[in-house]
Amino acid sequence: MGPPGVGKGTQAGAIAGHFGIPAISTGEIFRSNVKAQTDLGCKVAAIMSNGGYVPDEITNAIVADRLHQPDAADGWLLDGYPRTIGQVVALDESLEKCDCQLDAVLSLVADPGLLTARLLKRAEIEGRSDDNADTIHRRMDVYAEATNPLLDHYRSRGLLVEVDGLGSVEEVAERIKLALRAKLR
Ligand code: B4P
Repeated sequence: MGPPGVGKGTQAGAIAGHFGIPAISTGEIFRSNVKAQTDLGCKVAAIMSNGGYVPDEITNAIVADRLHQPDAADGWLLDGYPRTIGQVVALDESLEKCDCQLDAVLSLVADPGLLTARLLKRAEIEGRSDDNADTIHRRMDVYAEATNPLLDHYRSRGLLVEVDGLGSVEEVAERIKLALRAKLR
């Protein structure tokens, strides 16, 4: 978890590789559907370009289905999910059904103001439709309102692991490795 541009996607692959589990990025699933112009992609394109969240009923169904794929049988890392209280509830229901539990909820922490520059740089490189100044501002607001409160929820369940998301990609990766090692010991 963490604000837009904090490095969730950047770090997810390496963490998942370390544990030999799939990294499941809801943002990536939506982006690939937009690119392929599927029905799902057509439904979510405008929402994403405006910096909003895709509705819970769509997102929850996709994640529940993805968690049942064979490659997720021994564990998974969710990147960018849950982002709303409705998604927290849906994830708990999925976990209960398969008699599994979360090992940790990793939160990458950074001042949102400092992340805007990162996202504007990504806009130059990747040309993402949601990386312009107005949309970034809206994404930060949506995160603060809908997702940031979830951190307290996971903290109270003893699952939250907070890691400073500023520094080089390698420095952040090393911090994550140490923090998860301590948590999962
Ligand atoms: P996401 O795909 O999750 O995108 P994000 O929040 O922008 O980025 P992330 O934190 O992964 O940043 P990244 O590693 O790429 O979501 C996109 C959209 O999808 C959402 O706005 C929403 O519309 C929709 N969506 C996704 N999940 C949803 C859900 N559960 N419910 C509803 N809607 C959902 O890093 C950003 C940039 O910084 C990159 O260019 C990277 O190279 C750079 N970078 C990373 N780490 C760095 C470092 N340490 N130093 C310098 N640069 C760094």
